[in-house]
Amino acid sequence: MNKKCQGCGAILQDQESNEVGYVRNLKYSLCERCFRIKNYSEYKVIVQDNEEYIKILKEVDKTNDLVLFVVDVFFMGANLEKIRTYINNPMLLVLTKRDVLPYSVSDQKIKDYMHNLSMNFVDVELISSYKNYNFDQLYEKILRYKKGPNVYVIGFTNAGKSTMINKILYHYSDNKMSLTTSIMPSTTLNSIEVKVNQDLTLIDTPGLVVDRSLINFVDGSMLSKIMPQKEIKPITYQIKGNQMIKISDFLILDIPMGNDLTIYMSNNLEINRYYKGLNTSGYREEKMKIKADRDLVFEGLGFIHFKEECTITVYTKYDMKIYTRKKLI
Ligand SMILES: Nc1nc2c(ncn2[C@@H]2O[C@H](COP(=O)(O)OP(=O)(O)O)[C@@H](O)[C@H]2O)c(=O)[nH]1
Ligand SMILES: [Mg+2]
Repeated sequence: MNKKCQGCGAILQDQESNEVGYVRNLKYSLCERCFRIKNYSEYKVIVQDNEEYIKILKEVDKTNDLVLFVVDVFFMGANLEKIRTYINNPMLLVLTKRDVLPYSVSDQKIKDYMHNLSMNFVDVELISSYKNYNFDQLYEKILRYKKGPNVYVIGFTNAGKSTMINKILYHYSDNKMSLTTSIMPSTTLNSIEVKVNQDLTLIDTPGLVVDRSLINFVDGSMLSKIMPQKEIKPITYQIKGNQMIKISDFLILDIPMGNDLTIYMSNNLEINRYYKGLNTSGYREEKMKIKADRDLVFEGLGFIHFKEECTITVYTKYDMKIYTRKKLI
């Protein structure tokens, strides 16, 4: 049988140094790319397409095993429901990166929000792998809802699936294996079986690439600014005159007078308000109508809550998906 890399799941090979799964010697269990990510944080971008992932999901659908649907609570994604078109398995929703949302927001509020999506979850758990938050509850729920020894871990890329599995191993297993994780999307390349114990095997998977997410367009140094590493401090502006808000180099918002808005984005981004017109050449322009008390979501960047109904002009540099939703917080 072909041996898989223990970090990313790629099939190991010693022939083509530029291809996925390359190792100098087949006796190693980590491919060269994983070795470099783990030891030098050197990332080699691999473009994954969703067709391969959908095949994996269809295989999961043939089983009746429990699925952990892992979702980044901050970068939730527009179409979570889409996953249900591929799999009907019993599904436990695991919201990760709780540490990023303001602590003042209650867990119950977030859980209720997700239950209202009517996606038929057996349960919802909110965790943080960084803070070791709620792992006992999560583990207890996995044991309670699993059908057999296999439990699949699915979701979008970068949701924190592999990091979560590493934490489960650390807390509840003697298995010393450690999956490769990184800030870049598509770190995990193939499904990998991770044996927690005799009765439980978690199967990590690469993840769906989020359509039109900012994270698909930027490099590693920008990604580390976009992806919050700790609790977000929301920024509230009262717009008194016609004002513009500029977010790093890729987003400008032109907002009419008399609005209150709160920005939920990484505090490592440069966010500034301007009272005069900014030069918007090189940006794409889009008018957006937002109803009162809703979020405007920028896929892969964050969201802005608007108190009043308004029409704003959004200038962007990338083909990032922008949409409104019921307010999260
Ligand atoms: N703030 C925060 N970041 C996390 C957490 N878990 C994972 N991450 C980060 O999210 C990124 C993607 O994680 P990874 O496990 O590779 O995601 P995967 O593609 O779903 O397997 C990495 O930069 C992780 O360090 C968490 O609990 N909190
Ligand atoms: Mg992964």
